[in-house]
Parts: sequence; C-alpha cells; structure tokens
Amino acid sequence: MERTYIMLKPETVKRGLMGEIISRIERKQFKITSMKMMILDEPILREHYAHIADKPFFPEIVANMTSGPVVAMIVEGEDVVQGMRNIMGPTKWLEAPAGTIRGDFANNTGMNLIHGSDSVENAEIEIKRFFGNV
Ligand code: IDP
Ligand code: MG
Repeated sequence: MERTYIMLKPETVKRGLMGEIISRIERKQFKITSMKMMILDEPILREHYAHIADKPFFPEIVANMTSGPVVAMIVEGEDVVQGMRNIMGPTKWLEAPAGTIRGDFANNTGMNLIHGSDSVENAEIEIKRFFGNV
C-alpha cells in the first residue's frame, strides 16, 4: 500500500479547520495510520523546504510554519500521493479550484493550509524526517 506524508499547517490549527480537513481525508477513504501535533523549528524547515530555501518568501514561510503547532500524519491508500495532491489542490491558492482544500479555504499561497508529499520517493523521505523509521 502506498503512503504519503501530510502536514496541516499552523493556520489550519488556528482557524479550527483540522476537523474539516481530516474529515475530507477520511471521506476519501484514505487511512490515517499515524498522527501527532508538533512544533517545528527553522533547521527542520530548511531541510523539508530545501527546494524553496533560497526564495525571497522563505523567511515568511519559516515565520508562519513556526508560529504554532502543525499536525503531522502518515496517510495510506492506493495512489495516495497523487490522490492527496488532488484533494489539496494546486500550490497557488488562486489556481486551486473550488472543491479542493486550498480552493475552498486558502486566500494566501504562503498559508495554503496543508502539505502533501509530491512523489512516492519524497513521501518516504518525509515520513522518515518527521516520524523516524516506521
Ligand atoms: P506544495 O506545498 O504545493 O508542494 P511547494 O512548491 O513545495 O508547494 O512549496 C512549498 C510551500 O511554499 C507551498 O506550500 C507554499 O506555502 C510556499 N510557496 C511556494 N511558492 C510560493 C510563492 O510563490 N509565494 C509564497 N509562498 C509560496
Ligand atoms: Mg512541495
């Protein structure tokens, strides 16, 4: 069974949208097999977001992502990596169609509510980063 790394960003917790988003994952019949709240620091974000660490908006991302707890999850299912990307919607909130998590609830690309791995390979790296060897 394929698995992916999902993370609800701090604004999701602050806005009281955890239940809404977890519910969408469950209604899609993907299985949440691990879940924990945690506070991230800059070093782990530099690792996790290495591909955007040199962008001008990165300091804002760090400020946002360390502003409160995130909810880290391992989610399993058939084709779950792409499946979760589909229900999340595209990165840029303005491109995210209604009916997707980002399309329905985000109006800011830096605070687009949810992270989901972009490939099966990265999913395993990210699961190891945040959950260790599980
Ligand atoms: P993803 O979260 O859809 O996989 P990535 O390209 O991996 O998108 O970027 C990581 C995060 O960095 C995004 O979720 C978003 O919060 C932020 N980000 C990406 N591009 C921009 C941008 O152009 N402006 C502001 N924030 C951005
Ligand atoms: Mg990404």
